[in-house]
Amino acid sequence: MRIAILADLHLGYERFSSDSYSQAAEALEKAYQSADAILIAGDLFDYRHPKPEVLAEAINLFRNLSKKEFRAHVEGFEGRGAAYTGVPVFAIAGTHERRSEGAAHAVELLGLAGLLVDISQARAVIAMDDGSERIAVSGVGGIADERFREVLHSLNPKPAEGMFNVFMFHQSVHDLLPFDNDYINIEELPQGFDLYIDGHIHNRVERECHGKPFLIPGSTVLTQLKDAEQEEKGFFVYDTSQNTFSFEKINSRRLVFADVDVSGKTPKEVRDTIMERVEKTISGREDRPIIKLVLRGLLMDGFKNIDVNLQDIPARYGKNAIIEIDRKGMESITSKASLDGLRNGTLDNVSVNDSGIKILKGKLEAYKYDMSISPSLLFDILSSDEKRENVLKNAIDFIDGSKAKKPEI
Ligand SMILES: [Mn+2]
Repeated sequence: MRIAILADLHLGYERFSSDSYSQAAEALEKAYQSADAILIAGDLFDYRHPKPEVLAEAINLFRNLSKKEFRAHVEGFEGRGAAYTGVPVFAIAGTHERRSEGAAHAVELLGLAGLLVDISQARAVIAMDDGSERIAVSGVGGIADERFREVLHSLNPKPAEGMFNVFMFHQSVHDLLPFDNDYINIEELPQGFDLYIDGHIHNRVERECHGKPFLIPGSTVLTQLKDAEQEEKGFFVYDTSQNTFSFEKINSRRLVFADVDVSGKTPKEVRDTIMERVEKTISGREDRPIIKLVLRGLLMDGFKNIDVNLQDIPARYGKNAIIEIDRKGMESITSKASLDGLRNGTLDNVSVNDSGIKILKGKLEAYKYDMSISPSLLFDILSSDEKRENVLKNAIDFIDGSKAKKPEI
């Protein structure tokens, strides 16, 4: 069986929402063309509460996909929920869809509508229509990293006997992001599967787990605008009979990451350098790339960071490029000391959400909070979009409720 492996579609991602739709559509169409079944490792949506217009795009995408003639079908399902379609498109919730335990999430809605099969806490079997092969896919939806070991222990996913087994999840892994001991190590993942699939990390990764392939396809849309995202976007196709895989590219908006050294320059020279870089990048092409300019260095003595006016640059080139300017590394004599302090407090490569949880944990520890009452669930509650009074009430109810009874997974 040939299975297409996608992740992190981030439908509705605000900065590039039309890219998120068109690139997901292309990836799903190509996945259908090149595989018998499709697996999506979480973060189909960018938000926990996608707006109706985003849900509409998602429904259109997956309805179109579910009308196609696959050569395989869903044969069995065990776990939370049910399979409401026979179409072999499986997905799990990611960290972006994650909600409190028991509350319906957006991937589940697509599952309930019969547009895909939600295996966030389930194992399902896909069979070829001609009976030639069956494979089992065990899913564990995204959850706060500090709770993942506990959830793995409780769900205890096991391979099915006599067939090819896939384990699909959506977490940070310590081997790739060695910043936090809460992150799971690849070797701690359950044994006995033939293929391990992870989402969450937005660039492509090919590793091994218990001697078997461990694959992260990366996102189908640019989000973090980091250096590693300059590589091409796409998905894996894995052939279970040959145990081989390939990476299929999609057309993704070009990301150009440009370091601009401002050392010893005047504000005018910085401006000129930037405009020159932008013009060189867009000249002769009409693809409207994203250009991320990262300014570093110490300005000419006597000039301050604030003297460098670049506000009009994104609009000036708006027709030909999407420009982002990162000024954090630009220094002047007066601002250098405070900048160093700021920089020491920031963590590269950790998502804003993860950094937020870290900060909250630090504060809670200082107030002698009972750390067995999940700080990350508390963070989820505190970061909800509800009214301030409701948020505080929910948080207090959560803490009081947890004190009475340890939360179930
Ligand atoms: Mn993601």
